[in-house]
Amino acid sequence: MKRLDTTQPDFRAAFTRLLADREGDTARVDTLVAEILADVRARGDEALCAYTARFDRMTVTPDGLRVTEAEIEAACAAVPAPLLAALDLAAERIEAFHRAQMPSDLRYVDADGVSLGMRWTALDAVGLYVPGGTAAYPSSVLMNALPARVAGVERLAMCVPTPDGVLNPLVLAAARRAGVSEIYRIGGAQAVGAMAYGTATIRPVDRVVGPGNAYVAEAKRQVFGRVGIDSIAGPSEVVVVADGGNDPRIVALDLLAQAEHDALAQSILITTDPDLAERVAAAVATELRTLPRAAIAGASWSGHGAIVTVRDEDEAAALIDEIAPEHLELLLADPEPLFAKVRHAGAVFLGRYCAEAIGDYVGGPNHVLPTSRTARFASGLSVFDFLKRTTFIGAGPDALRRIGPAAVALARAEGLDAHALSVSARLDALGPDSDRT
Ligand code: HSO
Ligand code: ZN
Repeated sequence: MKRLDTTQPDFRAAFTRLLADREGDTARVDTLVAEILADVRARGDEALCAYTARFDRMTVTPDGLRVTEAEIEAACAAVPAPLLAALDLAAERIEAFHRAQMPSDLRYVDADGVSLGMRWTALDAVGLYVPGGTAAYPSSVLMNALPARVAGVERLAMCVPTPDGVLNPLVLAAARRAGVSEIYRIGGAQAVGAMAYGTATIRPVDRVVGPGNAYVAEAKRQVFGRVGIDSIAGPSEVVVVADGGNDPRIVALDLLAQAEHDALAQSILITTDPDLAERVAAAVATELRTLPRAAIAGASWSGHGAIVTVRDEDEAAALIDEIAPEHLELLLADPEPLFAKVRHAGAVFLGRYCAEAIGDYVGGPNHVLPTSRTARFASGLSVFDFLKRTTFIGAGPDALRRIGPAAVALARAEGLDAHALSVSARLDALGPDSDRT
């Protein structure tokens, strides 16, 4: 963990180093991924079965790629009732928030008498990638699938690797609760290829979303353009702003909740109180002695964690905007003044009681958020990722008389005579406007 202090002369240099790229040495997987994608295009299901045998040690025929209703039923039955109830509460709250997010269509007639508008429609089909093993978060299944359903997407296909044939019951239960229509036991780049290009068994989709390893991320990059994709997530981050009124252990736990995701995750505490800074540092060390994921959390905290002491809230706001964190917790008696000053953050958690974990699971807003400082220009997953806009224009004779001549002039200037004539021929057919002299 690094200690930074805005009053120190070396602060700028230390802060710049803190924000430096945390991606590490990402393996060069582009050639291998291109080969897998080409193979899926050429051989379809046969390629999917071959890669599943090789990477997931599982023999499967094309008929067996789809997870059956009976398997989904059995998985749901295996999940303890309190856990199903928790999943249900999460799903209801996520659904309600995303429903509130739905935009309205636009339609109006302007001063020239032109009727104008914009209509939102849902994508037909979406593919959801879910990682296998311990990287599979059932909460992320809800966060990816529910906005698509709320937006009105009819068909939601999900791919999840099942190494050695093992299915994760809670992932299947989440998929069922979120209204996923088809589930396939396929992972990696081949799954992304199958959803983008389609095979005899899997019909192609229009957009592929969901987190994955380096192969999945590269495959999404390579199929982009043929289908839409969501953003490619980097390691998770949190900035916690806390004043002296906080219990240092709770602040420490919030920092560790992010750190335990990944050794490359980053947790930063910003405070005006040097005493709190000291006590949180000690509390993190104490908690790391007993946390089951201490190896990961400890690596993240020692490698990328930081405690920054600042003079005042204005200084805090400026640093937050520079970091543009994925998550921002404002553990303050009154978080509103600082919240009003911040512009770049994926999601903000207001007040001492709102742990980021509330938002990870049951708050309602999406937990798929912009990482690696991309909150400067990007937003979290939402219904907008599953909708697109169609604009429309309607013009009658009067409106055409008013705005048509300018179109003719611009078309002639661009040397596009058919464009100009397509408008002037209509104007000629209308004849002179008898209402105006
Ligand atoms: N904090 C993660 C989401 C998550 N946490 C899933 C627990 N499960 C990225 O926003
Ligand atoms: Zn989390």
